Amino acid sequence: MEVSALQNARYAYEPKLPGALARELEQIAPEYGDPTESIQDQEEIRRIFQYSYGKPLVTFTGGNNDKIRRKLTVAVILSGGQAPGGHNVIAGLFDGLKRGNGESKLYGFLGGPKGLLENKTLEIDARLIDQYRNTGGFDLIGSGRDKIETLDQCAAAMENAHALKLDAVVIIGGDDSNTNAALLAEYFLERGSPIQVISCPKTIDGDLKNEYIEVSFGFDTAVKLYSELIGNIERDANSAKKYWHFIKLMGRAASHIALECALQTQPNICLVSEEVEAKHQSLTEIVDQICASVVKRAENKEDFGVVLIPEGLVEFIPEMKKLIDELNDVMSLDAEHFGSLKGFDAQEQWLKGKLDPESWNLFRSLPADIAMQLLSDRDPHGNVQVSRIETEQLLMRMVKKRLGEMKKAGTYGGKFSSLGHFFGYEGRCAFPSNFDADYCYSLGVNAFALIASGLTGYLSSVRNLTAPADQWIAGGIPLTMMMNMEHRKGTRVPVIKKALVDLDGAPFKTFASLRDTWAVKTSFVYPGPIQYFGPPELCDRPTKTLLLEHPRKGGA
Ligand code: FBP
Repeated sequence: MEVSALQNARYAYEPKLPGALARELEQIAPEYGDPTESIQDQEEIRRIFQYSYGKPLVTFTGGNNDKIRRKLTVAVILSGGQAPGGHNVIAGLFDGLKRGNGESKLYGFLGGPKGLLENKTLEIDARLIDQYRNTGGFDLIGSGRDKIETLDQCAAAMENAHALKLDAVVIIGGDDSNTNAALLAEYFLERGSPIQVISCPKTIDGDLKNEYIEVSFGFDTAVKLYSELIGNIERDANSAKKYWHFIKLMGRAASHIALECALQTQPNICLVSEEVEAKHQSLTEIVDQICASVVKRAENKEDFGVVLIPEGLVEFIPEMKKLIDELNDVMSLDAEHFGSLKGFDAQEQWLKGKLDPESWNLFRSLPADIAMQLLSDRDPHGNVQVSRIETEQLLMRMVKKRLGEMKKAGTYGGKFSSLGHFFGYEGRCAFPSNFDADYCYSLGVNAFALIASGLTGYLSSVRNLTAPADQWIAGGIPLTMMMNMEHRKGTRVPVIKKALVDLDGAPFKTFASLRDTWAVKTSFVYPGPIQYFGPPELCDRPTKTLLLEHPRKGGA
């Protein structure tokens, strides 16, 4: 296999480990805290997770772990969207297992959770894993968005796991996959199966975070990569002085990615979906907000700028959300018929009379291509796929129209020319930053230590991440501890709560205190590319979000 010079150099990178995991294996011993409760709905969650509820928090400290040299057979699953560092979780798990016992085995289930349901595996050996160390992507074993949640699926999973004589399954995924891991752990315990389930927090979106998870892996690399691109565009805008760039950024529902990129690059505007929802802002108000910046900058002869737009924005604008919810309902009620309609005109005709008049008028007022995108295929949960809606195009056109009206009214005298971009897939498979390479490898070694200590239903947790890696705290968080009950597809179910941007949190407040200046005065910052080799202040710098949420002890 031909590899790039950087890939070759990254093979040799040795990820840093928390002090507690870098010691002699026998000394990686679990220390148990008090029994835990779920964050909400304790009675219901306790009833659903009778066998796994209430376990204690675990921290690895010095001590004596006489179980750690057991021979183990483990299988790993990558679940959901790609995130930089996934291969390092597997590498850490592999190295932990082999250090523990040379005869231990690691399998990968192929293509995500489906691999467990269909028993499609690949044995991971030293030669294979060495080709994937410190590299991006999930291509070692692939990923998928299938779920393991029904009793039949859990039964198939148990049968296949027993056939492979597994001691444990490690599920690397986001909030939903971690919820599925909790259900699977409970299912195994209830049926007396000794197979352990451990999970790891993954998603570039950064929305799997709470008191116990400081950040999900992949966020660090993705935001640094997007910020490099945004900074380059800002510099181009500031050089050519003729374009407004509208940049949509991935992140599904939460705006963490857009907010972090804004903190790193100081664009003129960054929309935050959670704020739009909280303030009940309409599409027109958002357009007016952007126009206000364009007009002011034009008065200073600066007919250029940068606008950041979170991917999920449309679902947070109340009137658009209402429209999308109505579309989801009517389309799913008669999915077969809707699927048989040929062309947009026929679809539009069919919708007439089925939507509330307000939603119908909004639908009709949208540019045809955007309206068509709202009718495109739903994801497996019946939701619109926000990455396919060109919100940046919608806003560009609406801003242009509004500025045209203002020009006629004599309230705007500038020139407006705009370009749209979407940064998403570019960031999901980048070479993991040193932070993600270290964090992910640690999560993998830590997952091994949790398995070797006989634990199940735990999330591999590495905390204190703004301190140097040797001071990171490693341990396990009971999955049930992070759960509450929510309505999903019409039923009340236990889930790990998704973390949206907290409007009272330090990252948003910092942004809010600066944005009025950025809207008018060119304040761009150019972060440049991720640095993999060089001084720690360049290579190991955490995100601004992490630093603001978990300030370093002693400042800076
Ligand atoms: P995960 O939450 O599974 O990590 O995926 C997140 C994400 O990258 C979102 O940012 C984006 O909206 C979505 O996946 C795109 O999904 P797909 O890969 O199926 O196009």
